[in-house]
Amino acid sequence: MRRIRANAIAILTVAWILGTFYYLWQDNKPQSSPSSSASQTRAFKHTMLCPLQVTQPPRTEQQGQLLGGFDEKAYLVGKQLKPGDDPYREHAFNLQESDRLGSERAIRDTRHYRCASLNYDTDLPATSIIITFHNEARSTLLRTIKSVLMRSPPSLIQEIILIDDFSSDPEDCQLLSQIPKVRCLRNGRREGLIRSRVRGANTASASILTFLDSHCEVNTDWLQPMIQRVKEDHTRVVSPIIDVISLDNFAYLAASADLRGGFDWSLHFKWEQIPIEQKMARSDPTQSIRTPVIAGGIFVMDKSWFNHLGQYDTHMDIWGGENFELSFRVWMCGGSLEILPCSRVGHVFRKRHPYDFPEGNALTYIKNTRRAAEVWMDEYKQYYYSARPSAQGKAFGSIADRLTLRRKLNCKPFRWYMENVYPELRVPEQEAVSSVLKQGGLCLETRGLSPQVSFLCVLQRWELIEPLIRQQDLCLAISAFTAGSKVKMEPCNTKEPRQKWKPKGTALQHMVSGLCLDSQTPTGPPVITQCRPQMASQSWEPQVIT
Ligand code: UD2
Ligand code: MN
Repeated sequence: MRRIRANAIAILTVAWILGTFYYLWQDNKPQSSPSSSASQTRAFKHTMLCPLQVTQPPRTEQQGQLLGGFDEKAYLVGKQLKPGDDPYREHAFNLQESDRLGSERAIRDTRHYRCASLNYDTDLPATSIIITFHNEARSTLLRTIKSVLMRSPPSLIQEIILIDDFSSDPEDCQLLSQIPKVRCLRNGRREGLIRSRVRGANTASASILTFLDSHCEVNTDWLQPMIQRVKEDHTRVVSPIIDVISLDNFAYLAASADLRGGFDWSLHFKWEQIPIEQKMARSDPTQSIRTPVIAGGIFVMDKSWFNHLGQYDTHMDIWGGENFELSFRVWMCGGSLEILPCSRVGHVFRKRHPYDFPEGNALTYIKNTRRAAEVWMDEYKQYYYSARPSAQGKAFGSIADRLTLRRKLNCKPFRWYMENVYPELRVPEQEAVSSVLKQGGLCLETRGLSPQVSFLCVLQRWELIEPLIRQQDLCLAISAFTAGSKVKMEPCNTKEPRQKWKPKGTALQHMVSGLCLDSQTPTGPPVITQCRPQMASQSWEPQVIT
């Protein structure tokens, strides 16, 4: 009896081992794509064994349907690297590697394994995909499109709108419109990505817009989580986690799921860790991540909400800054921004721009970010100017329309954004220089609340922290906005227009009235008068005392 039981257990064990081997062997069989390397296609269906899944390219018979009459080979061969050419020159990534990969490949499913078991509504609305490009490589552009067609439920893709931003070869775009659902619009002149995206959005027929760069590969189920969140609340603007496609060997690398978008005062975008309190509070790794700004290239937004909020600032040129402008606007005007960890899209991050900027790279970035700062950052724009002094005095065009839009939408002040959305962004500590304000042998002093100019110079210290001129908690203020009005001391308040001063040569100019601090007669209290900085009675030399 015991022997029979032992035999049965041995047979079952052998069968189980054989079964497992067969199962794994099935799963590791070569894929239809010749380009998929062994390491990339290695996968285990059994998520308990290993949560890493591989997103497969489609079967050959599906490919035919996906691409219609489009001749993929001819398209790719039509433009290839010539022997001896620098593979990085034209696109700032390794074109040889990109071309070698072909138009599709398997990539690792980089999501948290719990994402795979989430369910989405069966009646999600369809989206128009908008991809603008200027001289994109054919292989990266085609891979972007094919990955969308391969890895999205077909019912969710209304159309793919390509905006060819005046690339050298019109056929890069035109030929692609033979692919079902793909439309191609060509700009008659170089517009830059901002106006190009607006053009795309204006012709989009779906109620949801999805923006993509022209060198992406979308991953498994990338679209459903984003459309779901926007369907539930149309004021949400959502981004995927952006994985990294190596610009050297085109390896697809998982990005950290603990990052959000941030910036410094020069309006330089950066990825940063989610604040520790938020991280501790995250019990569910599939939950959305609130982000102060989005990287800019890959996001989903309700079309009516995009239009209601004023699309983009179309006076911004070529590249840069539009992601801050959109992010500030979305938060301050009643929406929200989030990153969805269950949506993953790979993107080739580059180290330099492969294209030219007709007005120069630096000037364009300054123009665009200045527009964002001037329209949205209120008094905080001073920190932008301190961090980017070269922006001062540079042309940025008229912002009247955008200011009107902000008023019309009744948007909250930037202070609200700082306090509620991005409290981690520290306001730079201004150095409080403590000095006496000398005028020849005299000094500006106070007795109680009355400033006066005194012969005695008892070394009363003033702190000049723009826009305030302060002594402890009291600040120099004008009593009225007209010439001849006396100055007085009152409790400091940065927002009080009567307390705002700035240096003008050696004079101190009141910012609102434009008048200057004047001792007039050495005995009476100082007043404000027409600025004549060369006059001795308007000259105040701060002398630092240590
Ligand atoms: C990031 C964004 C990008 C944009 C930019 C700030 C991601 C992944 N990318 O820079 O979408 O928000 O920050 O402006 O978040 N293009 C044109 N016309 C031009 C210049 C560029 O159509 O005159 C296209 C270009 O081909 C590409 C897209 O605009 O498809 C973005 O340009 P990029 O890839 O050089 O920007 P990137 O990824 O460095
Ligand atoms: Mn890009």
